Amino acid sequence: MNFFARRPWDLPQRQHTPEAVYADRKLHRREFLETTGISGLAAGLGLSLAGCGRASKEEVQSAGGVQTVSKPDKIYPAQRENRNPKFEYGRTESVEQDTAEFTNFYEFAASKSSWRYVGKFQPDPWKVEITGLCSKPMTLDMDDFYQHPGLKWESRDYRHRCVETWAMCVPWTGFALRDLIRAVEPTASAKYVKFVTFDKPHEAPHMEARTFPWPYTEGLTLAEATNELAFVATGLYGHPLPKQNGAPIRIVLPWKYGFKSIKSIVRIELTDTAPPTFWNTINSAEYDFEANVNPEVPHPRWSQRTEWMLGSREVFNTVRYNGYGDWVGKLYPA
Ligand SMILES: Nc1nc2c(c(=O)[nH]1)N[C@H]1C(S)=C(S)[C@@H](COP(=O)(O)O)O[C@H]1N2
Ligand SMILES: [Mo]
Repeated sequence: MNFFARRPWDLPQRQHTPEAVYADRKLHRREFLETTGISGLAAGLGLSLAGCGRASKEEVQSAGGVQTVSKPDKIYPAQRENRNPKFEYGRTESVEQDTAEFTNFYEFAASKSSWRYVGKFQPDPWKVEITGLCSKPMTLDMDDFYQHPGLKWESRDYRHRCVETWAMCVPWTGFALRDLIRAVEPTASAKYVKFVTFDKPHEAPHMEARTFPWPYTEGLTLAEATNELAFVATGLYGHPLPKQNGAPIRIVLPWKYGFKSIKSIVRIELTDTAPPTFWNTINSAEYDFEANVNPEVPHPRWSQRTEWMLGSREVFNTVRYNGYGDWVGKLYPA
């Protein structure tokens, strides 16, 4: 199959709307079941799905599970009491398996089933370089992160909104990005923050499609990156991150479309100019640098007025800044 036919920026709107997905006969049967939720319905009716239905919980977990060399016992398993009470979903928490089975991670696959392709990925050991326009550049391995005196570990219940209109509510574990940036002491000329994902085509099969501008990169203004909401996560649902959700360490920016929340990072760089980013390089008309959630600005090929929750398929009206205007509205004067 020609994967180009499956790029999200090529898909007509009907493929982004779950109601219409079944009309596309090109979709693989399993993806059809996953995308429509029909497998859940069949399970509810007590039908057997052997051979054609959803993957079992064990299959998904063993594919994405991470065996860590370091044992951050103080942090995992993260307890509910560690959740920062400031952040509430205002909706039902998503089911863990739904978020493990359905996600975007282009290094592994152009479909939502990246968990099937993460087998060779080695997220341990891992190092992240924090560098650029700062007086104290540093390179940290995962133990260094867990032991760093300047980082306050907590869990946060955040809403997530993909530009493709799917959404979820999940608990991340990690620390505020601003505390990490503070630790490297940015110089006065630092204005932007660039993020870079690993570049290991032997471990991530879709990276062999060299037409994409790998490695995946993203960027923020320094003001955005030092906002309280910008988070660095190493865990999800109280456990270390599954591979397909960005093991071992990723960024989470709940007021922006999901593509800004870059996974499996190896470098954070302070710069004085806006860094080029993966999706913006591919199609600047459809994926802008700022990418704040906004129901008033349609994607060129579909409306952004509503969103649907993974699992339940419940539909909600999209809210500006994904409902986080009290935190970040001031960053964007009208
Ligand atoms: N490195 C990398 N990061 C990425 C992506 C990707 O393809 N590669 N996809 C993005 C998109 S489009 C979304 S919606 C979120 C989804 O990740 P999650 O479901 O684990 O939050 O990851 C983002 N981060
Ligand atoms: Mo996304």
